Amino acid sequence: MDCTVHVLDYGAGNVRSLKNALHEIGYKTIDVESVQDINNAQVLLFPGVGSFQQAMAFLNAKKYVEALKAYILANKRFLGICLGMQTLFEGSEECPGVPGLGVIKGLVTKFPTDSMAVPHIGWNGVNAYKPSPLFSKLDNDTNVYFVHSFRATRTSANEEWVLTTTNYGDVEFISSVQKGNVMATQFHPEKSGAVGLKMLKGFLEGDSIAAKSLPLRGFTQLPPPTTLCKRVIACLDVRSNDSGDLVVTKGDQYDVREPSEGGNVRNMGKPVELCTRYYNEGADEVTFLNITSFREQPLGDTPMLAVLEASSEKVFVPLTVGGGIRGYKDDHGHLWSALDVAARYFRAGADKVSIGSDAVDAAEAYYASGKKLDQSSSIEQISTVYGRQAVVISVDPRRVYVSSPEATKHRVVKLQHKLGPNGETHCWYQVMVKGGREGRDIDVVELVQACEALGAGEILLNCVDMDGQNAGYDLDLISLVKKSVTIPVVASSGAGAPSHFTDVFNTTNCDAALAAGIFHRKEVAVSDVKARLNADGISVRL
Ligand code: 1PR
Repeated sequence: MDCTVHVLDYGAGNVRSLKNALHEIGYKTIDVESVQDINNAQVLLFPGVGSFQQAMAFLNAKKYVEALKAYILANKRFLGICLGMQTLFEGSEECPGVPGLGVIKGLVTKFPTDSMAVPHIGWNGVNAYKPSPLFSKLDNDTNVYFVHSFRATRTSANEEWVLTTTNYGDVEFISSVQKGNVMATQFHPEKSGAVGLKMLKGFLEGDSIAAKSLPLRGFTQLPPPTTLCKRVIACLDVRSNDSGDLVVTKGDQYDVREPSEGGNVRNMGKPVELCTRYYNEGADEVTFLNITSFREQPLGDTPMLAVLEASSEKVFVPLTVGGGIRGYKDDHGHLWSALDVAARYFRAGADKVSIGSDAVDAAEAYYASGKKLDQSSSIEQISTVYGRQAVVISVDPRRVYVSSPEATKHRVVKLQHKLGPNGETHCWYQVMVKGGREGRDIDVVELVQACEALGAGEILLNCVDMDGQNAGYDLDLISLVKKSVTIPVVASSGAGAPSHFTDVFNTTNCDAALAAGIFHRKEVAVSDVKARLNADGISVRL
């Protein structure tokens, strides 16, 4: 088998991860740069995240549509990923009137948001309806990584294409298609850890006839529904220490300096080493937060970019990077947009970017303008091009205790779980910026609802009070925010034991839980947390 494959990169996805995954399993990649490349390709992969409209605009501008359709209709080996699968259909509800390739009948439609968090982000299973090379190297684990807001639905007109379906809430959708040598997946094999690498290997080497198949389901049988797993995320707060090295540090209520040792920056280890360790322990995602980027110039922050590039070569689960994702002017007076900064991090291997301080500015501007959506914010600009699933908002709230709800105009919570230090029973959550150094007159619900309206896809919900305390998550805060938005919520700050993860999932129904200190200090391994969640009956990827 020739070890070279063509990759169609339309410039809006994290193609680097797919190339790294293909290199990991021994394949070289060539970028498609012309119609001729498509005509000559023997094996072609089309990965994509972002908007259907952007992808089709690119294919039309490059005049690739006809060549791509001819390649597929000639039954040459093809693998579409995520948007690379959706564009095979006739169109998408995301952009009515924009035709897809139309190889498969049907439209791509949005998940309903009334009963579940959208985007569908995380690890879910697949129910297989026929043999496929994709399965030829698999064992029995079929949890794969999804991150999408739109889905294709099985109908009698496209049933011959359906390879697998997956369930999300009460919706069953097509999670992969296959006809002869043409395959496509809604999920991301390049971000699905060892299972995904085996699927890619199967696609490249498996024989569709002799392919080992997963337990087959007939369309008549009602297969057990698959379930979306709760995610366990490892977080690496990184910053340069006083000798200029980029280290993983950890705050204690956001103070990263050791109280002793002359106040040195707490050094928990090397970013790439810790990231790889957590991936091997079973982390479902890894998040890097560059916590001093508000002082420096993000694009000049080459150590952070180098960390991402090195990590994405060995870690095949989603990587999020935050810190400094905003527009800025560099020393030469050149204005860089937030989209420029995000694009550089995506190209370095990030799957999602996390916006902190700039999201607060955007929310304040949103309310000041009477809730106008004018594409002026970093959130709108990045989600328009890369899709909302690529935009995380990192929120740094702190508790402001009040004597009664009437004492403030902000949304007050009657504390059910952790009272104040003097027994206070009510507080509101003030949003902080600049690493918890500056408080703004906006509360956490106002912030997250503005960010959802502006196009954010997920909330990373920290808490200054609980950060680094090992006393458990702020369950009141997380419940409040989970009830305030329809996008997924990641609980953060305070984890001190595996039981805290069970508590936060069972009490708040959040979608993921993140921790830092207990993993860095090796008090608990990621695998210990997942074993406890599994024992407590919570669906996790083991
Ligand atoms: O404002 O867009 O440049 O982003 C700055 C980013 O850096 C934000 O995501 C902000 O939350 C983060 N950040 C800034 N300063 C600090 C600090 O600690 N001094 N980290 C900081 C905030 C929250 C998590 C932490 C969890 C879990 N820390 O990153 O890892 O609380 O910790 P635990 O499990 O040990 O309790 P911008």
